[in-house]
Amino acid sequence: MRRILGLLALVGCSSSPAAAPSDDGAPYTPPSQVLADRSPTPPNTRGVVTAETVTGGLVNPWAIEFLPDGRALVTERPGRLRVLSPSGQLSAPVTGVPTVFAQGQGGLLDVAIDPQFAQNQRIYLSYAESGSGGAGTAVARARFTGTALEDVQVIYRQEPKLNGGGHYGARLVFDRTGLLYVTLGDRMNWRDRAQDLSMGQGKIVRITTSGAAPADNPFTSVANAQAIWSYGHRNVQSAALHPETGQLWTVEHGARGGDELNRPERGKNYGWPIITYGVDYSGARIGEGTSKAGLEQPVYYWDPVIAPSGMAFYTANAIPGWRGSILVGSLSPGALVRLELANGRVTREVRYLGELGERIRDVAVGPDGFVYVVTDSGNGRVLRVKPVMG
Ligand SMILES: [Ca+2]
Repeated sequence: MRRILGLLALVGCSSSPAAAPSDDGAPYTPPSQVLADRSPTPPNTRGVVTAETVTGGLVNPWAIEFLPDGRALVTERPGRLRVLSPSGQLSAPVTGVPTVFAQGQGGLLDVAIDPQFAQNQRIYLSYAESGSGGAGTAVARARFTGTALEDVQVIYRQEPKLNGGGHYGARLVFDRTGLLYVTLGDRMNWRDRAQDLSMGQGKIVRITTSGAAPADNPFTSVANAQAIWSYGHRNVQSAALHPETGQLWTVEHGARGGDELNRPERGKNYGWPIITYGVDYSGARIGEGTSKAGLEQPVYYWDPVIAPSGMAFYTANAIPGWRGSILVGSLSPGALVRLELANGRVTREVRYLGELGERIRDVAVGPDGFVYVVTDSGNGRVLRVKPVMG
């Protein structure tokens, strides 16, 4: 009986509140909130693009980022950083990479290139770092000589460190003013901390290149929260800046049925784990439902999930029809997901490369306008995605 009541409560929660008369007899209109659109789960599309191997032999590559001279930096989760030449030659591991905690989902994760790289040769690495209490996400900056990292400094640490091997977040994105967004996962076993501003889990932070909190961050008067930009996130592993608006867009891993596309705004609460479209892997309900006053809705959600990874806006010309789209890697079922946008909403989703059966971990647009993805496996590759010439 308890089970039946629980099911009824779930059904009641997911339907819209019925209109009820108010005291003066006028129809009651509940406060309106535009709910998220759900992915239609389109099938894999073949014959539009092909993927050619640029290089293989990478162990769990996590990120690819292009340097201004056309070379690319590629991270491997066990703790290596490599340089990929335009002709596809992979360098020996760059020396000087910080020691990483390469267990579970941890290790060397994202890489970002300073907007002033031509002048300062600086790069930024995010990684799982072990220490007192367990592990957490950290960000280091360094000067890249071409073969080595020098002047390595840790500029940010997710605090406190916690046990468990999952949900580091760790995507790095520069905004137009040179501030750095860092996504911080909820560390999997610690979901309630996403709502606690004094804890570093389940947040997006916005910092200067030396790790300080800029004065216009939303919580500068709250202890331990000065760096926070937005909160209530589960595990944001996709992030990119909109090329026209300069706004941050992200995709986060939800629980079962709860992956979300968000546009995180200053100081706002994105709901995890109070509201979510997902349920626990056991089928158990999480939190209070799918919407609540004061908590932000995603723009769009996936049920079933795509297990999102890296992300890029497509602004080049080499693939006609893709301009303005968001590209997101899917680890499972494994795809390059393309989202068309209009007026801040998703108007169409198309999926490619499903026929490869690969986990796609990061997406970048190369200087040639083609799309580069890395595949997550013990024999990971960099693939160049080109349109099929008809
Ligand atoms: Ca959310």
